[in-house]
Amino acid sequence: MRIKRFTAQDMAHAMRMVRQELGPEAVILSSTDLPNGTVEISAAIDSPVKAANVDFGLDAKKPKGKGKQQETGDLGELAKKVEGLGQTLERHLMLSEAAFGFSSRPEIAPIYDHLATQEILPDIVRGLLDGLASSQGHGILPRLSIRLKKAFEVNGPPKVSTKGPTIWALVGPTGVGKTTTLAKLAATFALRHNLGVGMITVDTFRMAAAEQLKVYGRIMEVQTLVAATGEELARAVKRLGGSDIILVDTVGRSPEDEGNLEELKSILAFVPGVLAHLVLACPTREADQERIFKSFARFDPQSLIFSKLDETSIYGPVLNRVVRTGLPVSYLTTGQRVPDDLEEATREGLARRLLPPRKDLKVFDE
Ligand SMILES: Nc1nc2c(ncn2[C@@H]2O[C@H](COP(=O)(O)OP(=O)(O)OP(=O)(O)O)[C@@H](O)[C@H]2O)c(=O)[nH]1
Ligand SMILES: [Mg+2]
Repeated sequence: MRIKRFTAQDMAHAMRMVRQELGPEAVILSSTDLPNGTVEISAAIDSPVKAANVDFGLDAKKPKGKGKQQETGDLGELAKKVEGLGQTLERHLMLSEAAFGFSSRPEIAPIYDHLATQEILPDIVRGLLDGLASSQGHGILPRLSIRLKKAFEVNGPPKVSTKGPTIWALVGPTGVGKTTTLAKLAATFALRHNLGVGMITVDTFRMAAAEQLKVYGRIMEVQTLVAATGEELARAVKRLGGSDIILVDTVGRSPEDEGNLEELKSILAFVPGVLAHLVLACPTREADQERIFKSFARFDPQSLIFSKLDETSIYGPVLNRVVRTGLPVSYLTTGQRVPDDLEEATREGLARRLLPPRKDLKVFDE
């Protein structure tokens, strides 16, 4: 690892020097404000150690003894650790780069802090804030609100067709609220939008799953069918052919469960034109959401539903997924009550959740 110190008039200049001298792979180890008003940062580049990792790969099965083998093992171990450290530092670097640019400007620093606390990814924060501040800081919040609204994509209730029922299938990991959300949607479409609704569950994996949906169906007077195979699903869709919308509940699967996910995909494939909606729980961590999305992309989801917004005050992952996937959000769920705790996603509603509360930003007298 090569470590070097840089001194410059401000952080932006220092960062530029680091990039020029050590390249884009460099990571920041520390930063200090010096008494003379300049800034000193030390940065490192770890590429020589990466090379060592290639040359001296660890083989855990080899017995550990003294001598050359032990040395190469130690080096490999060290290289692995440093590489891990490098990745962590790289993430910090991304964060600090964004922070340094914005935190040196008092009119925008509290907003940067708020958006970072909301766990919006650093590059998205940068995109939202770049060039936003006027010299006095007036009008920043309304302009941020416009940018947030533009960043979100939404699509609401189903488009009803005269050619046959629209079919939505809710897919997603276990326990995110698919069945509950499906029941909320059925009630909303039937009662508020006056649509003819049918429900089908292909979740025959758990004994209670079909019963859970049937109970909702009885209460809401919505016809509810159970299908264990692709053929049964196609038959059930036919039976509900007079509906405006058919909602299909699916079994929750872990994103790692390739085999069962493929099986579910092949069942849904029996009905052409099924629109998959991916249900993601809002409190799920960013990295996990990314992993879940990658795995459920096989269903070619048309939109995202975020559940359990009542269990968190961090909404950045919603924006992160919309920006990263380009998919719209259709609904949000905010509690366990059927059908009350369902909200149609709107740009305004989503943006409002991410805007800093005005009371925390007394610096702006807008
Ligand atoms: N707090 C909160 N709980 C919810 C919400 N939506 C669903 N739940 C609860 O989450 C739990 C799981 O809900 P289900 O609808 O059974 O979830 P699922 O995705 O169908 O689960 P599997 O079919 O087992 O994969 C239940 O206790 C629900 O009441 C919500 O918006 N907020
Ligand atoms: Mg379920």
